[in-house]
This record gives sequence, structure tokens and C-alpha cells, in this order.
Amino acid sequence: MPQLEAIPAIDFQTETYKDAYSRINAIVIEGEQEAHDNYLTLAQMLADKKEELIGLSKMENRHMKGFQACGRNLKVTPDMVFAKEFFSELHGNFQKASAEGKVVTCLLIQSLIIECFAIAAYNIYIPVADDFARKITEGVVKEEYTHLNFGEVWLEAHFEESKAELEAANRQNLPIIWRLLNKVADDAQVLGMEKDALIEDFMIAYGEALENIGFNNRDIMRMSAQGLVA
Ligand code: Y39
Ligand code: Y39
Ligand code: FE
Ligand code: FE
Ligand code: FE
Repeated sequence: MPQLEAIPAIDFQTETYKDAYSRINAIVIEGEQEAHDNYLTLAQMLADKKEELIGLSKMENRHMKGFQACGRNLKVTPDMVFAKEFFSELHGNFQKASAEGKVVTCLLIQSLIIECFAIAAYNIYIPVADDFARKITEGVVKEEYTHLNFGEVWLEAHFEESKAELEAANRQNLPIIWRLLNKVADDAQVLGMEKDALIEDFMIAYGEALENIGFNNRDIMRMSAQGLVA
């Protein structure tokens, strides 16, 4: 549990730190922007949840502005070209699913996988963040649990008819998150975030989400293992 040990002081103004931050900060900004867009799309797909989903999209827009301020505070220019490319495959899968009216797949991608990615990353970042970014991230992560909960509640209520689509969407999208983590692991390490801790937090949050929706332990083990097919 490396993150529970004494944390060495981090110099937030070295070129090495700022270079890594330019990519991680951009990923988070782009992720929040796409999450905003995804909840607006879901608001169109789920008419009876429209107001709630528009509320979630507004939170994502505030998150994006908060993380833009974190970059400015460190005098870092986020590498948005890198970040768009980073998310392009997952974003493409969400857009394809929404065009086909596959709300279950859309919820799995945004409200389960991406929210758990955010929850793991933000919880691991908080203890190693600069003071300004820590306060912002603490406020943001609380709201990410609300977003995850939206997906859990909806999918639990529609579990039996969603099960097959959830399994297929998991098989298609969990390996992507695994590849994305591997793409940012070196930069995350520079920021003091351990890859093993990120995987552990992600798998705990995602496994709990699948359990809350109605999957049994055997299903959860099988679905988690499908992430390894990289
Ligand atoms: O729902 C949300 O707000 C999610 C878009 C945000 C995801 C941000 C992804 C963070 C990954 C950072 C990787 C650092 C190791
Ligand atoms: O080695 C494993 O445990 C792999 C099965 C799991 C794939 C899931 C990918 C984890 C992504 C972590 C993202 C952290 C922000
Ligand atoms: Fe650990
Ligand atoms: Fe967010
Ligand atoms: Fe979110």
C-alpha cells in the first residue's frame, strides 16, 4: 500500500512535473467535457430522467472549469490534442451506442466505467496534489459518486433485461480502460500516483457497482477478468 506510507514532498514547479501534468490535466479536462456531453445525450435518451441528467451534466461542466483552474494555478498548458486522442476510442463507442439507442451500453460506459476511472484517479490524486488542486478535487470526487449512483440505480431497476447488453458492453470497453491506464501510468507516477493503487481502487469501485446492480460474485470475477484481454 505505497500511498499509505510517508509521502515525500513533491516540487510542483519542476519541468518534469509540469510536463506530466500537461497531459494528466488535459485528460481530466477533456474527460469532464465529454462527461458533460454524454449526460446531455443521456437526458435525450431517458425522457423521464431528463432534469436529473441535465443536473449531472452541469456538475461535469463545473468540474471541467475547476480542473482548468488547477492547470492555470501551476502555469501548465494542458495538451488537449493528446487528451482528445486518448479518449477517442471510448468516446466513439459511446457515440455509436447512443446513435443505436443502446442506453444500457451508454450508462455502462459513462456512469460505471468512466465514473469509476474518475473516482479511482481522484482519490489517489488527493493526497499528492498541491493545496489548490486538492480542494478542487475533494469537491469533485463527492459528485462523481452521485454520477456512479445514478447508473447503479437505473441499471438495478432494469437488471434482468439489461444483463446481456451489460456483459457485452463490459467485454468491449473494460480492456480500453486498461489500455488507457497503461498509457498514463508513467505520467501518473511523476505526480505521485501509483499504478497498483489506481488499479486497486478502480476494481473495488467497479466491482461494488456491479454488485449493487445485481451481478453475483461469479459474474463480477468473470467480467473483471475480461479487462485483461488487452
Ligand atoms: O465523470 C467524470 O467526471 C469523468 C470524466 C472524468 C474522468 C476523468 C478521467 C481521469 C483519468 C485520469 C487518469 C490519471 C491516472
Ligand atoms: O489487472 C487487472 O486487474 C485487470 C483486470 C483489470 C482491468 C481493469 C482496468 C483497470 C483500470 C484502472 C483505471 C484506474 C484509474
Ligand atoms: Fe496499496
Ligand atoms: Fe466529473
Ligand atoms: Fe462524473
